[in-house]
Amino acid sequence: MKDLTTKNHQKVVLVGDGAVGSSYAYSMINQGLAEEFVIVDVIKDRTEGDALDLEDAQVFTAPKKVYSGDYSDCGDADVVVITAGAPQKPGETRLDLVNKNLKILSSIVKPVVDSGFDGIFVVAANPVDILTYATWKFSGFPKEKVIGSGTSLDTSRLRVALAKKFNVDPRNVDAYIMGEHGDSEFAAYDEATIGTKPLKALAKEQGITDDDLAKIEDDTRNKAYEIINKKGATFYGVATCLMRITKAILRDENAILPIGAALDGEYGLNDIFIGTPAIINGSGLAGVIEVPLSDREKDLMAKSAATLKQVTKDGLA
Ligand code: 6V0
Repeated sequence: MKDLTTKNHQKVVLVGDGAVGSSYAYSMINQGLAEEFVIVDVIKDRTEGDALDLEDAQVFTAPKKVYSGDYSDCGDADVVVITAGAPQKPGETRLDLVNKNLKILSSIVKPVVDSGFDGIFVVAANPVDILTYATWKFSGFPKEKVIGSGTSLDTSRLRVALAKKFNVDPRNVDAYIMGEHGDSEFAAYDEATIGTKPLKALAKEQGITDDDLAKIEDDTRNKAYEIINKKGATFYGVATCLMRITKAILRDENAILPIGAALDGEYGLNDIFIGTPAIINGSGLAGVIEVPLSDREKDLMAKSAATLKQVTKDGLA
């Protein structure tokens, strides 16, 4: 295992230089993270153009080596982030998309592993929980070294919406969206707090009803559709979540973040990657924080997991 705490040269490879990937690259450069940042995509002109464009930011950020590369560059990388994937086409089923993106994913993971890569995979391409699981299977890596973006974006959306409703800073909202990154996800309100106070008690004091909270949960679930309707895709939010996960790895933070984690008996689940709070450090997944869910939420988690397992089974069959 690499000791990231003493390493003074960190390297990240991004695979998939589309809307999400290029926004992630921009976020990483702005945060001054990683001394070496490599961009890989099937469209070489795009990666070369982006590398040239991003290097101009070096005058105002920490100097970085940013370049267009290929899979051989992964050999000594600390993190490989996968945002490559085909978008869903009209008339295409979810399973069609799964099959298409699994093919793309296997064409990426194999050469990354063949390069000698021994770092952490971070996966964001959709359907992210299934592609994270497949990255683990295709790579043969220990499950701690494969992290999905899971419900990180959904949790950000929930916190932003709750912050507006309760009129507080979103960074002080400790609430999580859990389960699948998708329609079966849910807000774990029963354990959520704002400034250490149970969210539900605070809601009562402020006249915020269960219906109001249910609407926030629903709007969170549907926010992607709203953004896609207005501008065609969502990318800044997820790109920033990916930057945050990468930072927790590179800085060996032991940060508790909502991610897509491999479960090992937590919530009564195994052999699955699903959205939950977890501890992230230089070794990847350092532990899952098993939220003490209420019975209603346990049920929602089990249903969400069952949905994911079915699609994983059909997709990887
Ligand atoms: P995009 O803008 O179409 O970019 C995809 C990129 O992948 C393109 O540049 C392609 O050239 C590239 N690509 C395709 N095949 C390969 C391959 N075999 N090897 C290398 N590169 C390849 O899509 P966008 O950036 O908007 O989305 C990327 C993925 O992120 C999609 O699967 C989205 O569904 C997913 N998102 C995940 C989110 C999350 O919360 N996890 C949120 C938003 C989008």
